[in-house]
Amino acid sequence: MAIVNRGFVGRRDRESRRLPPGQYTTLDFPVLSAEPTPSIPLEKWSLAVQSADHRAKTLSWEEFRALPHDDVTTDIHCVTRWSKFGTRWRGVSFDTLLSVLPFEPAPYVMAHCHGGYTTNVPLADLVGGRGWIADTYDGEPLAPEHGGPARLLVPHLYFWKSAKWVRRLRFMTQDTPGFWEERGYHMYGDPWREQRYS
Ligand SMILES: Nc1nc2c(c(=O)[nH]1)N[C@H]1C(S)=C(S)[C@@H](COP(=O)(O)O)O[C@H]1N2
Ligand SMILES: [Mo]
Repeated sequence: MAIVNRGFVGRRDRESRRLPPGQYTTLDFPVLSAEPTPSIPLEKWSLAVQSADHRAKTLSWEEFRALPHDDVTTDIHCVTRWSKFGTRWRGVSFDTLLSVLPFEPAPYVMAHCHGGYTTNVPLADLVGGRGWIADTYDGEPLAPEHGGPARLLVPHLYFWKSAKWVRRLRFMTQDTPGFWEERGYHMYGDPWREQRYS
């Protein structure tokens, strides 16, 4: 029987296991926006969370900033095939957000953005420390072109699910396609299963 030394794992091998199929790594931070970057003054910013039965909780920027924040270091994967390793964010987790809602959530969430972009994510993928509303990148306020003042961060799904300039989160009882999902992108978007298109 051949003796195979599995103790040594080279850098390329480690990286390829960290890289979902069909992706390449970049050190840049590309900007991908379907719409022009909106300019949102913080005093006008708010985040509305809507229940499936049309109740709403709205947070001002100050209220949002006062919620406990987490530090998150994670890899991100865009469906156009770039991945970026070790990105550093800070934001409010969905677990924290749900804890301040005066109503029950529903199984699906539609994120609505300034400029009209939307995307759908199952609630199960946002809770349990897997989804955030991020307002900080690399120790600095999130830049406008990357979704500032605040964006979704759902790094285990393709990055189109991480909606920039989020303004409203709407709970839904049924999964409904958002902007790219209506145009043929996958409803779920798992990069490890290459769920790029439906
Ligand atoms: N509002 C909004 N959010 C968006 C997009 C967009 O066009 N509009 N593009 C998505 C896509 S396809 C990707 S890859 C990421 C890109 O984020 P970045 O520009 O910060 O790299 O944002 C996602 N969120
Ligand atoms: Mo993307």
